[in-house]
Amino acid sequence: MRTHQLLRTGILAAVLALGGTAAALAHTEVRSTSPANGKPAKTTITRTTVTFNGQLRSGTLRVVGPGSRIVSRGKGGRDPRNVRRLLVGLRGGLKPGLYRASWTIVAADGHRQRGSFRFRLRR
Ligand SMILES: [Cu+2]
Repeated sequence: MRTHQLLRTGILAAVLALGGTAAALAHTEVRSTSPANGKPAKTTITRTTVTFNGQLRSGTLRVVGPGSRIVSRGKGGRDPRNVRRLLVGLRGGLKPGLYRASWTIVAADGHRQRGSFRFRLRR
């Protein structure tokens, strides 16, 4: 009886572990960003985007520059022309330096995810 229960518990745990792995693998992933992660771009850019490998329900995108100044306009959101892309406009007069873009999404599977990337702006 006891062995039986242990066996059942073991099988249940194994099934849950496999299920968890499959769900993790199915998570939406970043395909590309603009500017590209870690690559320099010009201070004249007017927007930042993050493109995923799956559809988004919603999301936010925020960009912070030198001096911790928020340079994105508003909260950002899904690109009206691409359901896999987050988009946010940037303020004018960007300074050269290091920027961090932080995103949150609710993916098509309902999972909430977040991440960030950095890029450098040059004159
Ligand atoms: Cu997921």
